[in-house]
Amino acid sequence: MFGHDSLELLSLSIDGVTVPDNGWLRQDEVLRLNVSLNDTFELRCVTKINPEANTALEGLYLSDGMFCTQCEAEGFRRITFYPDRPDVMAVFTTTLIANKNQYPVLLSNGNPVAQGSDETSHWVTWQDPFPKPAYLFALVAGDLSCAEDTFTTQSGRAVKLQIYAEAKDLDKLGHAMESLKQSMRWDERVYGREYDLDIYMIVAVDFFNMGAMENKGLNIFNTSCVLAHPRTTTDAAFQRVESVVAHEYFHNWSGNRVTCRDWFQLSLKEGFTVFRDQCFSADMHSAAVKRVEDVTLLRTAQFAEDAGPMSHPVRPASFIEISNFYTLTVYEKGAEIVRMLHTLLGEKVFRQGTDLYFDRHDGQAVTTDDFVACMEAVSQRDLTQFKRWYSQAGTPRLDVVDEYNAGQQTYTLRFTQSTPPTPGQTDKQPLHIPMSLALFDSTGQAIPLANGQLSQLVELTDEETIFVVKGVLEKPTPSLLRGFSAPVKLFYPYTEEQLSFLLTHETDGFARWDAGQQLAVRLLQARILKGGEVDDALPEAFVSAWQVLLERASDDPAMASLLLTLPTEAYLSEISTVIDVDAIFNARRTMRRQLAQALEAQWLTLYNEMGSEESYRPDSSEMARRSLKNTCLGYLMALDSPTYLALAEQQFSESDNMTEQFAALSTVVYSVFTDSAREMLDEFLNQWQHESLVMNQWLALQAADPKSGALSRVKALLEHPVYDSRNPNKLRAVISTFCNQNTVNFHGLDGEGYRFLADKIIELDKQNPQVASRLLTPLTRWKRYDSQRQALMRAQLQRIIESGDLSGDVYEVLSKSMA
Ligand code: HT7
Ligand code: ZN
Repeated sequence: MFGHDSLELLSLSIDGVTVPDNGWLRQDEVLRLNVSLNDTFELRCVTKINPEANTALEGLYLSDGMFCTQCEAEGFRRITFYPDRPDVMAVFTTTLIANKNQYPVLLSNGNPVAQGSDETSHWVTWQDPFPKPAYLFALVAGDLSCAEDTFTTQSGRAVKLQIYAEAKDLDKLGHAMESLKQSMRWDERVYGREYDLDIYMIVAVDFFNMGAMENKGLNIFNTSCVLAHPRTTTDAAFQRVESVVAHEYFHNWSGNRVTCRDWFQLSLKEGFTVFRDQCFSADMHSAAVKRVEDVTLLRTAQFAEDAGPMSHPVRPASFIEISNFYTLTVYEKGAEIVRMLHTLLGEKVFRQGTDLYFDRHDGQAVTTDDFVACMEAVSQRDLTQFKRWYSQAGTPRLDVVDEYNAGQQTYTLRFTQSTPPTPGQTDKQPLHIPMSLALFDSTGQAIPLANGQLSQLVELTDEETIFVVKGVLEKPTPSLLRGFSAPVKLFYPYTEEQLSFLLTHETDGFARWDAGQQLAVRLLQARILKGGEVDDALPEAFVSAWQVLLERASDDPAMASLLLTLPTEAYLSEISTVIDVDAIFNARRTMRRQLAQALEAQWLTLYNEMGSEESYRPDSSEMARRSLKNTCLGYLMALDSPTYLALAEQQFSESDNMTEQFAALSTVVYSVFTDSAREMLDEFLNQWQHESLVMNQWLALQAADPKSGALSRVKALLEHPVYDSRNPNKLRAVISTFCNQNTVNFHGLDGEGYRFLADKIIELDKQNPQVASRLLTPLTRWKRYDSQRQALMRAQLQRIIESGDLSGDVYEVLSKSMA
């Protein structure tokens, strides 16, 4: 049985007989019994733990005076001795006993089956009829208020829905409740999955290492992923609440009813559930916008992870600390694998596959191979090669060249795939890549292909694939990897004219957006090579393409806002051979200013056109309008003009919602108007100092401010009364934001940014190893920078190694990044 060394064993008995002291042995995390045992027996153990001292936030701990648990992945062993593995499934009955004034609410998994009280204390027994692994166990004890609703399932059962939070936050639970009901309806409609207990509870806690946790019937959420109110919450945060609520709800089937055999299979539940929540959000809002957002995350952060020292397959082959493997690779690339299966099999057959999977494996702990076997069974396809996506790390590269033969009217595409070596994996095999493509003629019409359709899915399985289209009357413009049909890096020598053409004529939202991005990337990369701050005029064709985008923006404001946003610093860094942080920052800033200057009148017209509605609504069309309005304000503020400062100040003080207020504040904070920025930041602090989540935004905004002197401002923030070094949300708001987003300051050549992070890691590792290990990421990417920065970063990594007794979490990341 596993038991963390923080456990104190008070007594141990088997079938009512006390086990003597020489009948058991504790070795590291394991409790071994040295007594002879029958095939079945009852083991009782009494352990003592100290939740107040639990700063790691794993197991049972205190969050703002409320007891709560986090057992995934290996937290249950910090509560009691147990065979704490996901394939050991049991029915749990839990009795909570507590002082009734201090802890009036006592919750656990399943249904409440008995309760009682005396003068000072009370107790509740919960029974969960579904066998589950210990990582899905949860309990909560605290003084909480609750929003309540009912959902009637498709078979007519009434399910009680409860969302618990501190009383002061009761007015912020409506959006999560609506999102929960939408998710329940969606899972019935799209996957035929119905909820199975009589009650579904969510509890909001402020101290939480990640976003949320899908414990059976009792989800525990970071407050940042559940609380939402127009006055205090931005549209982006509203959408995050909706998608995290959906994600955790969908786990009830993909993760809880069918769980993982071992932690190597983590993506079985996470990749599949991310795919499900992505499709849900796409259905709730704009599918094209959602795809762009998901691909952006993948192509920047996951591709960077895949190219770094922690690169690992979606199904890792080994690990020291499983908490380090809750990664973008397991989650986001894992979701792309499921999406590719969906693409290859088609919606109907894919659904047959998931039906078979849930049916065949209900109540079992299984593997990614079992998942794919269900897809093979329903499609009659051999997916052996496809499964390499699970076992092979690294981002595949796809090189494409084409040739048009006018005499024979044939158009030939030659695809060559390769995957770079990654740590521990030098030889890579060809993957099964679904390539969705279309060909456009010079009038902008898609050419019918051999399948009679305007687009085709070509399956690339060999190192080289040749695809020939006959009867093509003129050299077409190819649109490749439409919808980002596979998680690969595509290289095709597009001309700028072809990219502009696709930006105008493509009907696939993702491909159209990507053409616009690649066009901007070309110009930015040329400027980055010259050091970034280049005054050359922007090419006329580029400016007029943006002018057209601006003129048509109100047709689809959400997509327009994305089309009118330059590639991020993170993306430009990811595609750089050597990351030049200053050149990237300056190139982007200069180009933004030039676009603002060249199209000033249009930005202002569109800003006014996107003016506000009577009162705030958090629906898709209103979110899109606000997004575009704020994009326009950002460009106008790039002009450093007092006229637009006044506009931002007006938006800041007059808006009735956080999206507009915070966007206005951000543009001023990042502008040259430092006095106004200080005044607005103070006013904002005064207005919202009692709203912890708003204060996280206030902290993060300042931590990301690229102006010089950022490190001392960041250090001052760490001393501010709204900061709390024990709370992961605050740590992320200040330290993670500074190190990941404020690139020019974090990577300053004095090396002080690196020293700062190393100091914080050394300090934090003793308190919360999971969070410490995640914060370490930017230092581990040292190989991507110039030699001077490499030396500075390595020196700090070495300093952390030499600082002494490190957790397994931090040690694993450090040792892999120094190898
Ligand atoms: N399945 C949940 C994972 C999680 C977690 C893992 C390690 C440490 C803390 C954690 N909190 C939640 C979240 C999810 O993917 O739904
Ligand atoms: Zn999940």
